[in-house]
Amino acid sequence: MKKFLLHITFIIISLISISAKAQNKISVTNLQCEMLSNPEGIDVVKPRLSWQIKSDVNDVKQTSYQILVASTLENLNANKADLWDSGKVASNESVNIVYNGKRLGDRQNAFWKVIVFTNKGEIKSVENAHFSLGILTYADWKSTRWIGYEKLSKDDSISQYSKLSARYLRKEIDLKKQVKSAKVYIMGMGLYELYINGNKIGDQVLAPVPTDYTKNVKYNVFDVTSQLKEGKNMLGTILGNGRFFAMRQDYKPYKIKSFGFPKMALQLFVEYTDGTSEVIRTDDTWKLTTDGPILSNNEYDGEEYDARKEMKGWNTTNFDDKNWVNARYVQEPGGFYEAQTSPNMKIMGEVKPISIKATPKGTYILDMGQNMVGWLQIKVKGKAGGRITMKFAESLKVDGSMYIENLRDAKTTDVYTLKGENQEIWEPRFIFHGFRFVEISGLSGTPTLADFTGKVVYDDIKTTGTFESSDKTMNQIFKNAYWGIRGNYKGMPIDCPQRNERQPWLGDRTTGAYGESFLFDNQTLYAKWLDDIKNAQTQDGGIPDVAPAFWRYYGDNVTWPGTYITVADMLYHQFDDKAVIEKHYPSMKKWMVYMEENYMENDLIAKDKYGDWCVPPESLELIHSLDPSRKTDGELISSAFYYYLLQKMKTFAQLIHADAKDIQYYDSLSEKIKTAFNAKFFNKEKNIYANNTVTANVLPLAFGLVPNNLQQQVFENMVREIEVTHKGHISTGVIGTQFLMRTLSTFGRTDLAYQLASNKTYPSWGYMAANGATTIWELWNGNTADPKMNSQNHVMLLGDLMVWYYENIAGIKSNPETPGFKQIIMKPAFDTKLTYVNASYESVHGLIKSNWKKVKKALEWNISIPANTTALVYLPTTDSKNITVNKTKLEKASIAFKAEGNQQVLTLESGDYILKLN
Ligand code: RAM
Repeated sequence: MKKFLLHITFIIISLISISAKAQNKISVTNLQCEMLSNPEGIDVVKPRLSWQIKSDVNDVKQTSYQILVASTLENLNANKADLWDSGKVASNESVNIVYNGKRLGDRQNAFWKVIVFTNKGEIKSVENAHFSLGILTYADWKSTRWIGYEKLSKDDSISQYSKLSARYLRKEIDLKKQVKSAKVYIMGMGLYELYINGNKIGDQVLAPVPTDYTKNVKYNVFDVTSQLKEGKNMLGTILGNGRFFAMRQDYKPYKIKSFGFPKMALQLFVEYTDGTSEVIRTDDTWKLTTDGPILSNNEYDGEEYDARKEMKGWNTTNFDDKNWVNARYVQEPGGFYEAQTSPNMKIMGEVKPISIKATPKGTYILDMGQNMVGWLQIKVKGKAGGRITMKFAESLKVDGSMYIENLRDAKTTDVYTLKGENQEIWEPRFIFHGFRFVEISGLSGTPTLADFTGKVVYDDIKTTGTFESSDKTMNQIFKNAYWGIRGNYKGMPIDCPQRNERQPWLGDRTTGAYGESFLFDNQTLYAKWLDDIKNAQTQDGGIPDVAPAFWRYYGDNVTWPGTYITVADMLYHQFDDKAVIEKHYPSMKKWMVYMEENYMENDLIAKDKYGDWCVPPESLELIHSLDPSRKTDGELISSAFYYYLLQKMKTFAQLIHADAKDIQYYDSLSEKIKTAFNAKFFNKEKNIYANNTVTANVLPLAFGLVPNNLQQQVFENMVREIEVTHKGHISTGVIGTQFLMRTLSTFGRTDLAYQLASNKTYPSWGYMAANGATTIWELWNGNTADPKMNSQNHVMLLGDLMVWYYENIAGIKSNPETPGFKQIIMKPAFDTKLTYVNASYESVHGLIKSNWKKVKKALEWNISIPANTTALVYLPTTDSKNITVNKTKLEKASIAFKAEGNQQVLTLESGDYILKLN
């Protein structure tokens, strides 16, 4: 279920509330179909429907629901559910209810609403939600032809720095009658912009989302009824390279996948008011030029634009295209055509620069004050032909010049050639940069800050989490994480946005995706990514480290490919998305079996490629440590990780009622691995694993590999490593950090985890912030390390930090038994130096809030629990008499509670509460 849909068909449900008190409001809201960013076209024939119940009274539970789906709005309004009437279903489920009505056809429209029955009465949604299906079969694209132009123009090149001018296409259409409705379905590879009569269609940028175009090609759908008129209309598109005409083509051809020249296919379905219809398709009557103002657009190197070459009115009927050629028929990309159900990118915000300084070279350096991802809009004037060059970088060197060494050979340079008008405003279209600083040359006159605006570009998804505490360092880290995560969402999660890489590396998100899901509604993004991973799987079962496999890294590693399984697990746990498990289970199992058959020896897997990637090294200049005592045995990592994945596979198998043999297989393999693992790596004398790195111990502890009676000893030894050997600092890399914070909390040392989270000295997240980071670095020593691999905007070292912020500090966690926060576990650790935390999370059921503060010796805790959910709330006291709820003594309030260890556990129904503990 998804929320972005609501931006388009947001349903504000007026409320009909039948409840005890007249002023009480209960409403059904957020009606959503499937996981849509665009309700105009999905190719799921059994979409899932979700809704939320909002209420300002406590204790609201859904007892049953009735869904009505109709083929027209009129029918729905008359309660004629001609597609599906679910009948009254006794159920408290409100998320991902699978449509079970008449078979939905190609481009079918559906309108729906829901009647919800609660313990407080019946509630109806009185406004209606809408969705429509896409083009369901390949055959329905009929004679739609792919068109393009597969030649280099005179300034183009295929080289290490490939250059290709954008393709402009136009087609005049004559609509003979009055238009009743019209929808356009477009596949524009790599990136497209679509115009009708001079107006851009949609507010997306850098669309569509990237895929391996030989496997699947995404189409976008737009309702363009209001853009078309009777008579002559002009369709126009611009095609950019994106990942299609891939960069660095002749550079590492064995490694970098390329797909050819940009191309497009489009269908426009028009229905007239007289009941007739017409379809307009791409063919070779479309006109094309490569001689427009976008001279080059290359994601790594930047965009070059010559404003003197602008073709005024090219996308309107008033234009002479005699110099244009006819578009050529070209080969289709090869992949299946699919509706895009994950969001496109959009300009999600703006950043105003904080300073501009002249340099001795005569250039200017602009400081955005924030390492951001997107581009720069400029307002300039000057003589026609004057060239303004913008070079982008993340930081400055000590001498004040641009630090560009870490970009490797990415040129990250935009060039704008002036046309000589009074004021010219420009921003690029088909590229993005990761930057805080811009060096600008070629300006005439003295620039002011008002001439520049940073455009923040990432996937159009909602921010779902807030977090603020009494610890400034933790707050700054949260802010850095927020900027880092969103900047690296590019229709897929990429590792970094600035250097010549920007790849969707799996291992960077293994646990990260879970933490991110508290901050951003990343469900459809990650569901799409699982498809990318599935599509990248080899026939025999192998999964690469990068997917889509733009870089072809098929290394048969365990840790990076294992993300396929952990991300599916995250989607189920956080969003109650069981469908992803059902869909991907066979390929996940295939990979597990493949790894076992090919790489398991003596019940362990020795193959490991990256180790505990990026541990803090022994010298501040190094990228990777050379010191064996800091590194963790690859066989230990692979085998432990494989064991961990087996546990997840077992849960999946149970969930989807897979063959019982599967469960036996996972169980017996787990047993064997556990025995072999402990035999090989466990040191019984010392109660430590292998060479006693924190990672070597934290993995077996987190995964349940340690013999039960020895867990505490192993844990204490690990704590000694952190406190004594590493003086209360982090010593883990990408692997260990994914489990460290939660494991410390599980074993009762949240205070130590808090120390790691609030440290400002090296190595720590706070050290990054204290040294100027406004995002998260790739390396703990990012300010001093070799620039060869040193991005300043990478999220992988966050590990499980964000999960820990929410689950262990704020106390917002989904009960694993009831995915999607149907029951919330609110169990913050209060025994740290933190004096207050204010956090919120917009779950699929609604907004959860946890605001706690220590007042002298007392604790005050305000919480909100969404309607139709419950919470288990833990208070640290052995005596229930110390607790009041909404000013009433707990024992007098009608609230179920029980003692558990030295805590009281309250079961709270939905609503708002003020808890006090004296
Ligand atoms: C580098 C990047 C990436 C990481 C791989 C293994 O290219 O840092 O994030 O996953 O290495």
